[in-house]
Amino acid sequence: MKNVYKQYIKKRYKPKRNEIVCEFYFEPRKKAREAAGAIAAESSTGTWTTLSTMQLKRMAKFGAKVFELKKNKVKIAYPLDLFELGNMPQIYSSIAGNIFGMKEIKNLRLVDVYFPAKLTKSFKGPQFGLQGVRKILGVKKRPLCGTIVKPKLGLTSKEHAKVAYESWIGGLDIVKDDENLTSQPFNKFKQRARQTIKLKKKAEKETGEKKIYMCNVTAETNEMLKRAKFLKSLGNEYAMVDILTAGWSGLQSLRNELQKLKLVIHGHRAMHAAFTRNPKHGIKMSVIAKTARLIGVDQLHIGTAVGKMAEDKKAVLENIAALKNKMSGIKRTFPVCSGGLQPAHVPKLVKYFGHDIIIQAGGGVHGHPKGTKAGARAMRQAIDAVMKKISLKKYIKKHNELRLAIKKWGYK
Ligand code: CAP
Ligand code: MG
Repeated sequence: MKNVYKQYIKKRYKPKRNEIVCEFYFEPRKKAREAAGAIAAESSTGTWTTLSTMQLKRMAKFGAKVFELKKNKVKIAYPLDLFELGNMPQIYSSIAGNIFGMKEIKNLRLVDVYFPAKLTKSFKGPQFGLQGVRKILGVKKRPLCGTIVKPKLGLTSKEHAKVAYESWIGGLDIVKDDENLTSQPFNKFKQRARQTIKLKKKAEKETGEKKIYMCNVTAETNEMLKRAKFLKSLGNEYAMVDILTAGWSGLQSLRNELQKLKLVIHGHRAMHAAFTRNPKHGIKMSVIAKTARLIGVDQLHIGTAVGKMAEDKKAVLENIAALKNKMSGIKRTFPVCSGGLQPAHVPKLVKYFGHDIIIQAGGGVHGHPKGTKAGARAMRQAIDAVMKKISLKKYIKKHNELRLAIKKWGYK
């Protein structure tokens, strides 16, 4: 083994409570010990050769330590001083940076990270969290239900606002922009926000229910902050952001601003599957979920197991655990199930993941044979049926919108 890496292998080392601990799945190109040592070196203080600037012993002393190495699993402890508290970009540049590209490694996947209390306290966490969102909506128990205005792109601001209004009148709690709708020539941000929030207030008056609009502020960071301020000036309660394309730095800036503005953050995870999907290489979605919660998203997409995206039930449960497990006083983030859903999915979603989920359907609302309002009604009817413990087969007898949705898309 290259002796530069050997120094980072400390099999009898016991991680200190205030160290970051990472677990990786890895496939060495040649020798496992060399590869594991290379991961620890490259993600902390080392490089491929000895240096004239520092003794190897000292580099390894405060470098990362491989303390567990079993077949394809390696666990590494990192002294906290290697990281800047409150700086997520730097943390990822260490534990999820160069190492994925090293020749010593055939495959590498970051599967879990333990953040010590001293580090978690340097981040804000969710401002409202799961309970805070329920309080804003005044919905204590049932899953929240929402839609994404479809088509993703192409509607004018006026048409967009109308689709949103129909969704709220039909009974949905939440309407969100799609992940790639920001401020295009056919649907400018300010115009859309003004018109949609105006109709949101109209829908609240007509239904007597609190309604939520998650307007997508994703843009260059300063522009995101301006858009968030604009939403606040219109009396909106939320801002939506694509957390990965905006990046950890943008998300942190937005979280800081929304602390002042008291706006709820809805996190979309567009692009995640570029590196979360491969079971052998990249970063597990549950690690992204834990990170997004630490920075402070109040709601986050985490998959459905039953819809159009690839995650299975086990993966979704791990993502939900990352959002809800105890994490030194950090509030829980609301799990969002979305992607290829329609009313007939609701029973299985609740059976698998419980009531503390937000169920969102785009095509499954706006593709309803009788249009958006009926599609919204059908989603709400499916949730009501599950809360009353009545089968959908029975419920459709007296709920026509749900019957027509199931006639078109079938039971699941
Ligand atoms: C769903 C959606 C969401 C996906 C994202 C879409 O629309 O708006 O972005 O749910 O996936 O654009 O596909 P449909 P995930 O309801 O029409 O499928 O939630 O897995 O991050
Ligand atoms: Mg979408």
